[in-house]
Amino acid sequence: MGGDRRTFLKLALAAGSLAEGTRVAEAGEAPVAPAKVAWRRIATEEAFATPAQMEAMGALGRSTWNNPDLALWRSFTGSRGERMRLRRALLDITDERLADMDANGVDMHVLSLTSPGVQMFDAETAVRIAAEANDFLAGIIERHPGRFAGLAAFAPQDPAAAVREMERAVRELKLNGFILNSHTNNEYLDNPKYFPILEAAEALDRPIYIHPRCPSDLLVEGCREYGMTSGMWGFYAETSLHATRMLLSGVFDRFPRLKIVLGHMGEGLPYWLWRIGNIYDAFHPPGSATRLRTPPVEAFRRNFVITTSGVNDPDVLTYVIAKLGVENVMWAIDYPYERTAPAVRFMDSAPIPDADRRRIYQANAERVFHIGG
Ligand code: 1WB
Ligand code: MN
Repeated sequence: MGGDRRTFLKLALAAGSLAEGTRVAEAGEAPVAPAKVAWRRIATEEAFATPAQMEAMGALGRSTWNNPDLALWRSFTGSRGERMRLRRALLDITDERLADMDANGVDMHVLSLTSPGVQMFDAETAVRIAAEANDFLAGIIERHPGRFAGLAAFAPQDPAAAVREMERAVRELKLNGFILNSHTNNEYLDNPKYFPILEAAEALDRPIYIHPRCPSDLLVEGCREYGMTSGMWGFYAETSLHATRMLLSGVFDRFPRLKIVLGHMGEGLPYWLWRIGNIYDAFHPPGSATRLRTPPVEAFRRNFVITTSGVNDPDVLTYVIAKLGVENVMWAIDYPYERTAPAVRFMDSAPIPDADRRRIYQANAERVFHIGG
């Protein structure tokens, strides 16, 4: 596949039909012809919604709560074309989604309940909608062998119920991990009230994917203008705040085998890793009483895996592989918020050996999410 592509590029350049430096990847949104390749393309941050979630978010959206996640959701119920497409695509698994996967050579979606999951509901509603979503996921996975895996939703509002649902999701429903959409009522996983959730994830040997949502009240005010509350900036500011709090709080001393997954190439943290380590060492030098057994940089390398969702940038890919090791990077599309074809083209043509391409497309996801074993 890689060879064919290079041959094509050479021929095209020789024939003068492409200016040097032209990127074929910019050709558009047409599906990628699913070439026969030696790996399965497993996409690891792929969103769906349930009717119950839509309905409950709709009810919150009609309240007076001035919240950026609700503003995003209100647009799903609007009549503007792109948002209507999103609403339909989130609720669909077996029609447009499977067709999109087939047309682009995508073997599997690892599905997760779309942001902010159940985290804005009262505890009772959250527990109920999470359990329904997890049952729905298990049914889909069973009816389409090999095409879907799933991350279980849970309700942090009720940590004891969350732990029970996490256990049910892995032991009975055979789901592959957990989805959390960053803060819950402005609280983060470094808060000891959530330690039972971290303990359960570690004991069940399944990762928690910390997916973005709009910034918490601690952060939101600076994001209210210029469209900054979601993917433009707020999503990764919020999610990297969450992860950094965890790294500095010592939760990875307490739960050394806990696995956390971050999307969007690590939400900026790989870029800041050296500086975080440098400043941590200045404040907590080796041998000092306040130094964690596993300082933040070591914990990031040991406990975190990242995905490529929404960042089809080969320079960033090369960087994160150098920084974290290729075994800690997985492929994702971020369907339906992002298009499939450019994500496939990006990973098919990334400047890495095919052995690494196979790890990022398939092997790392199989290991981290216990897929097919
Ligand atoms: C995502 C993107 C999620 C958007 C959303 O939740 C919204 C995502 C409401 O990337 O997972 C968005 O509007 O782009
Ligand atoms: Mn996403």
